[in-house]
Amino acid sequence: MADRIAEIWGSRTPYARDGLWPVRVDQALAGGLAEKDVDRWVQSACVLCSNGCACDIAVKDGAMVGIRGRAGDLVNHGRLGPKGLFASWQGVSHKDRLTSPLIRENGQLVECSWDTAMERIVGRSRQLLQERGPLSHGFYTSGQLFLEEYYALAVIGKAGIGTPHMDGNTRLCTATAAAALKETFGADGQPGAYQDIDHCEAIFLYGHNMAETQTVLWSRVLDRIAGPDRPLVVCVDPRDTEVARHADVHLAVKPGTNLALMHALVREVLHNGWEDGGYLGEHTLGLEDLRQTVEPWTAEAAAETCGVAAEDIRQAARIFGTSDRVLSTVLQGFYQSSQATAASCQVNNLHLLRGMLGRPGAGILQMNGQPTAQNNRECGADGDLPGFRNWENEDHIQDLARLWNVDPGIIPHWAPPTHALQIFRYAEQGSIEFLWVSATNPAVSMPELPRIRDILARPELFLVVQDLYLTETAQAADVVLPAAGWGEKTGTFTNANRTVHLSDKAVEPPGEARPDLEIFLDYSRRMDFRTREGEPLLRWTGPEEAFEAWKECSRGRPCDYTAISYERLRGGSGIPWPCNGENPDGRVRLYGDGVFPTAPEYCENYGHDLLTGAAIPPAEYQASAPASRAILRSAPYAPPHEEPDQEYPLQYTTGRTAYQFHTRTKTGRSKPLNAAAPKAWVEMAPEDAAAWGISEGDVVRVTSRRGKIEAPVRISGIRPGTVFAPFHYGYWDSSGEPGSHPTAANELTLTEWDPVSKQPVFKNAAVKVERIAGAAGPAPAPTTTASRPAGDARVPATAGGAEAEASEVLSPGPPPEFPGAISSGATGSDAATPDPTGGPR
Ligand SMILES: Nc1nc2c(c(=O)[nH]1)N[C@H]1C(S)=C(S)[C@@H](COP(=O)(O)OP(=O)(O)OC[C@H]3O[C@@H](n4cnc5c(=O)[nH]c(N)nc54)[C@H](O)[C@@H]3O)O[C@H]1N2
Ligand SMILES: Nc1nc2c(c(=O)[nH]1)N[C@H]1C(S)=C(S)[C@@H](COP(=O)(O)OP(=O)(O)OC[C@H]3O[C@@H](n4cnc5c(=O)[nH]c(N)nc54)[C@H](O)[C@@H]3O)O[C@H]1N2
Ligand code: SF4
Ligand SMILES: [Mo]
Repeated sequence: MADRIAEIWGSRTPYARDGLWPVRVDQALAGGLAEKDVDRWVQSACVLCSNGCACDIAVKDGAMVGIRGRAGDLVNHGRLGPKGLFASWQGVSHKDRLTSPLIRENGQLVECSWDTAMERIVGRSRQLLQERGPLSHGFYTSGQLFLEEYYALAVIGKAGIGTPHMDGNTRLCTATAAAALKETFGADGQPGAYQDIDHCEAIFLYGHNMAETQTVLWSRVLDRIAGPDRPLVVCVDPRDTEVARHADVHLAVKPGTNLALMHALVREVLHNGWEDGGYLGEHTLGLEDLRQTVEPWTAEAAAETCGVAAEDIRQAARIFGTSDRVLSTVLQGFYQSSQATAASCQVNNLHLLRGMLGRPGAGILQMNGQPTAQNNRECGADGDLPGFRNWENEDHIQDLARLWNVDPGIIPHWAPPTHALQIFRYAEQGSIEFLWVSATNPAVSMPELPRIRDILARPELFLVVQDLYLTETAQAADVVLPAAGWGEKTGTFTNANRTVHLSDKAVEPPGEARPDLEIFLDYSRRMDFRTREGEPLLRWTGPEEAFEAWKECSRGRPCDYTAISYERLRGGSGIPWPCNGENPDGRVRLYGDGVFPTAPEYCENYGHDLLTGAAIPPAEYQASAPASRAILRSAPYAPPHEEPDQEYPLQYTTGRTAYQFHTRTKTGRSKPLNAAAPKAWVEMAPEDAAAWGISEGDVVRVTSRRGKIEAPVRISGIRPGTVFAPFHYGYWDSSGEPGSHPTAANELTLTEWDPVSKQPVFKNAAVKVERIAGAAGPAPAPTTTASRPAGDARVPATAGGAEAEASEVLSPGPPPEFPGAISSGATGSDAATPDPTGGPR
């Protein structure tokens, strides 16, 4: 049995550059069960991060009892990480699940029938639409529902109600990924692919702790590192993460200074003549502006601002500038930090400068975090228009109006969609009086929690919460709707490299819980939303019909799904979009031809000034004649808004640990995972701990201008001057009132967002630290991850326990050919089949 709690990445299966990543099938079954006890295996994919590992769910006596990775899938080649192995099925099969709708009566939430709950919602909704109009309604959804569910919600919001106030927690998560892709390439859509790990000579991880947050993808990197021709690794992160420990260059930047570093890297490439002039001339716009913006940022200047060594910056630039195949991945250390879109666009720019795009090993992954964030961005339940359509383009509005058979006037397009923090602002001010929250827990995950709690508690706000559990947010609701979870409903979703998987229903949901799609369709029916012809607006009876409708919506757009079907997704591997007549088996990489979706009539937006967020007027965009070229956008560096001062002398940043997922509604209910990271902690550098008279395990109070938290200190390898807190620890399993023993990292964060993507800044604020009690032992932080004690050798964490047992089976032969391998039309190495020869073009 493998201890996959201590051994996060499992055993190594080394492979060489341009080789195929070997298959290793990971499996976990409930304690005491053997494979022969399993009644059936049901195809799915894991929903505990954006990696989207394909799996089969083990079912026995109508219950989920385990999981196994799918050997033949192009994403994971059989592997699963600790969350996939344990939290997936344990996280939804818990006695705490909501089993009945609840409504608030005399201040208390009481059980009621679905009819009663839905009539209460519909009654309020109709009344407000009549009295106040559509702007009284707000919807705040997720990155964790299925494609079909987002599309239903998007149609309800845009063609039923007509409100621009709809967003997802994707705003907190990958709004910057989408923004950076739109600014540079004209539309959302990942240029690179996971297969680029197999071919790259160097991999750059920008603010991405892949080792803990996409453990299976990191296993692929570790297997390359363990093989011949290992790739060089460059890590940009203020903490001593597992990624940093494997890095050839670790740039431990001061939080909030990413853009200064990126300017220096770009400048080094230009000054050393490492750019590809031919590619730039033919395929890009904006080189002169970029050159001017970065010119002041010598390696020395950036070293001073970012607090790193100039020689390390030069070394990183040299690796980028002299390698032929670099893969870059970007995540929250960039997206949730200052000047997020500008810094992330500089990563795109580096690749354009070198013409390193769309060929094996040369790729960009503007990463996603949540498993289905991509689908929300495609389907438009985040406020964007479905199919990456442009709200400023009247033809795109007409398209949708035709598709849905509604008056174009109802589709909100008179202003940009309302972003999440603005939706909460309107609820605070009272103009939004009806807020429907699905599959997200803002009472723990939003910035500046004291304020968010006040908004959710406003008596004037009618709050609907749709979840698996009675979360901190649900506790404030007027109506709680019990949803069916993963394994209890059918639908599709798309991971960070555009690969679509089907997740089939394996078991019945508990009690009266219902699939989210059914709930949205029921609302639409009861509200009697109609088309121009008077037909019901949504007539789908199940997920497959919703998927078929979505395919029509995606036709001809960059995220074209028209050649994918439930049928094709069953049995084999996931399929990457675009998948259509031209790419019948899907396409692994985009933009190998240097043709970008920037044409004014096709693009998803006209771009922004990255410093101020001001939108570029349509006429100005047209006049710039992008002609399907990519756009090199940048902005001058500006320091973070809240910097340490005398009163709040330390810099505060937040993030994740491998063992917990977000607000822990699933991982906190999986015994082996929760035991590995049971309670909150904060991390400090040895120098700072000494200066403040703090020892390992001492309890401190960390205070910002917004609030405070209290937790034991782990003295870790973090950058001096910086304090880190994991954001997982809310209040559902703690005694006392929320905030009475505050542990949620967001008690301290500030209400501020990137001007372009509107993604909140979770990664820098100013705080002070005081010791309030002595240690009762070491801090309850994992020792296998970034939170391990400073300078310590690796110590295995808590063992898994007998709750469930994990195993690994290595496949002796080469990885199987994936189904759908027969490529017709798709070009060479871009076809969605692992290429056994694999070499660069
Ligand atoms: N185990 C686990 N895995 C997850 C999740 C989870 O909750 N738990 N969530 C999933 C989701 S939704 C997401 S979005 C992803 C997030 O995945 P990541 O982005 O990898 O995770 P984070 O820990 O939020 O942040 C990454 C790193 O940013 C660094 N950082 C902080 N400030 C700065 C800065 O100013 N500059 C730079 N360069 N780096 C900085 C932090 O030290 C941290 O190591 O993970 C996904 N996977
Ligand atoms: N300080 C700080 N704050 C952060 C971050 C950070 O790095 N630092 N990261 C941000 C990021 S990237 C993210 S993604 C957010 C995540 O923040 P949240 O979205 O609030 O986190 P989750 O705990 O994943 O909440 C998802 C909810 O959906 C429920 N759920 C799961 N599956 C289903 C389903 O099928 N149907 C329904 N109806 N409900 C379901 C779960 O029980 C859970 O309550 O947090 C953000 N907040
Ligand atoms: S890497 Fe992500 S998708 Fe894969 S098993 Fe782990 S949590 Fe699930
Ligand atoms: Mo996220």
